[in-house]
Amino acid sequence: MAILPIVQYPDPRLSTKAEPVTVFDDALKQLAADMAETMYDAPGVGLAANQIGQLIRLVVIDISEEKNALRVLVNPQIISRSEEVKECEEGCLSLPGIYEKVKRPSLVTVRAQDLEGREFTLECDELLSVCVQHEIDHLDGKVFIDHLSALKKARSAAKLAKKRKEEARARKNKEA
Ligand code: K1U
Ligand code: ZN
Repeated sequence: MAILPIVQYPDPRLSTKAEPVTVFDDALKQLAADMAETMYDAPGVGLAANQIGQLIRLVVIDISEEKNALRVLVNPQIISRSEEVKECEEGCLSLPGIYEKVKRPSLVTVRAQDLEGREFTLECDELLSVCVQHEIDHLDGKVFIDHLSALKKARSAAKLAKKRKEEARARKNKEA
């Protein structure tokens, strides 16, 4: 298993739509295992393949406290969404330190395949619903700040750039 580098915003791979998975082989299982290890190490509750630079429709999620309830979703699709919308604070491992409230349907039903290609359906509420919608957005080349107004998005991107500059300066000072 391996911890993979997480692609950082605004890398173009985060704004590229991922391709469906068609081959369910050992390489796919290994990639899912590496993504899970990367997500647990970060730590995060989800990770999409775009975030490790692979443009395929593969997502890992574990919202459990104990980190023992890994879900692997291959080719996930939202097949129904509630009319009710909820606003929740979101973060993203590709935009570390940026947290913004995003409005999304409260409940979604997702159809996906497992690592053997078998189809299953998942009813999602609360954090699982937010996380699964956030990860499917990644597969469609969208990050959570794309849901904000142009002004709020520009402010978040500027905040991230400033934070990175300060971190780089601190690293440089430490080395000197
Ligand atoms: O896609 C990602 O970047 C992962 C992201 C998923 C997510 C979290 C919260 C709301 C929407 C989507 C994260 O995991 S960010 C880190 C985080 O929120 C977290 C980390 C440890 C424990 C609990 C949450
Ligand atoms: Zn994210």
